[in-house]
Amino acid sequence: MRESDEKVLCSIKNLAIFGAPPFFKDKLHVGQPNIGDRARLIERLNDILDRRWLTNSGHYEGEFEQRIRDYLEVKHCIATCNGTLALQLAERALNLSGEVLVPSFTFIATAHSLSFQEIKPVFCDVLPGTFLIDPEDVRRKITPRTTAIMGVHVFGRPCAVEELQEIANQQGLKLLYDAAHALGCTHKGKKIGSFGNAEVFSFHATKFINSFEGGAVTTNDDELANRLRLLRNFGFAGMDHVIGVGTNAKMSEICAAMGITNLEAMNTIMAHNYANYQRYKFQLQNIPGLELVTYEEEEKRNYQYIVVRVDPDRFGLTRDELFQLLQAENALARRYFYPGCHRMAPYGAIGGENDGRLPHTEKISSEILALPTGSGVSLDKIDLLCCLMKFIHAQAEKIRRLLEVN
Ligand code: T4K
Repeated sequence: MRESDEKVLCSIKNLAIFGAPPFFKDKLHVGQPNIGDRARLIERLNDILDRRWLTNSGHYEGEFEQRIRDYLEVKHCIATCNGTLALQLAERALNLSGEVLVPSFTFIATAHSLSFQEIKPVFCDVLPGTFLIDPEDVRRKITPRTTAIMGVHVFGRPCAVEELQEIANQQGLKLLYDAAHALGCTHKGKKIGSFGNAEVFSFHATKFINSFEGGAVTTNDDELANRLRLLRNFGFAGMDHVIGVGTNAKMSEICAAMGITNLEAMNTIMAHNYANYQRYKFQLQNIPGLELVTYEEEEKRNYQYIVVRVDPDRFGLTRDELFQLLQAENALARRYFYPGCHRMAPYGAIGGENDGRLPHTEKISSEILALPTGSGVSLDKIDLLCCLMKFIHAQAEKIRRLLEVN
């Protein structure tokens, strides 16, 4: 630690929340984009400009899809302009209607993708140990209007895919997965990407692999893949030949080129994420009340999200108090996915009638914090952040009193 850092950590008056300058001069992000080989990207951009082919089933879109197919060992990949549109296309191609069972503990896009198409998301609780949709709650919430289950592989940990498939088979339901967090992750050694009827990825800037903005649907179902391709491109089955409703959800060439460049850097990004995870794991051992959410070492994980559970009794402050303190210090931790979709408009509100309905979701979303990581966050920044959190823990009592006065 630098002398200046030590000085900051000698008095709580030096904390930014009480008016001092932030501990970190440059902001530390949860989702700062990973950027592969710039020279290769620029070469590809020049090639795109030379070809004068910018979108609409271009060379790079095709290559991106091929690489995803090969990597995931899945028959079809339909690349899109973002993950939300990919979800919408998949829901439409699967003819979903009525009600779809989804976890509330997810990014709002999962629920909105359904509502946007007049399908009602019915929120299920999650299992407290994994934060993933609870198959028992799924069973309880099936009604005659239910057409599908949509599991979300939150933070890259796979849902209970066998159990969900069994429910879907028994009840004649479609099974879709929001795999926005799960590229590069496995379940029993098999890569996420070919479970259920289809899986949906996001390649948003903040994701493990980004294409600036982007998404994809992957499936082994030939007919579904055809419908997805039609839906992605206005329903065109050939030149001047429209055979149904469609939208514009195509991936542009510049996005595909970025995606390919980042796919080439995947191992390096994964190694960086893993090193960050290990460093947090080591440092957090010394901070009572901050429990790292661990990933199973026997499976492949992308380690994109580093998440801790804050136990207020042991840490001395609540998750929200720690969150505010860190934000002020430019350590931009995030409360993913607080307060749960069921307590966000239009589905509900905090303090509204849905409060208490999904106890595990509400407890988890009030306790967890995603910490800054990614290739923009170095190991020494993690050491500093952990020193800061250790100091906050040691001074928790005094900090709380001062927060009450301020
Ligand atoms: N399903 C799930 C489970 C998802 O998590 C998501 C997206 C989707 C579906 C939908 O996929 P997309 O349609 O987005 O492809 C961010 C992302 O925008 C969103 O893609 C992601 N999930 C979600 C978990 O995180 P916000 O509202 O938290 O973004 P924002 O702007 O606050 O950025 C997060 C952090 O990253 C900040 O600290 C700023 C930093 N950042 C962000 C961008 C865009 C950068 O440093 N550079 C950047 O370029 O949603």
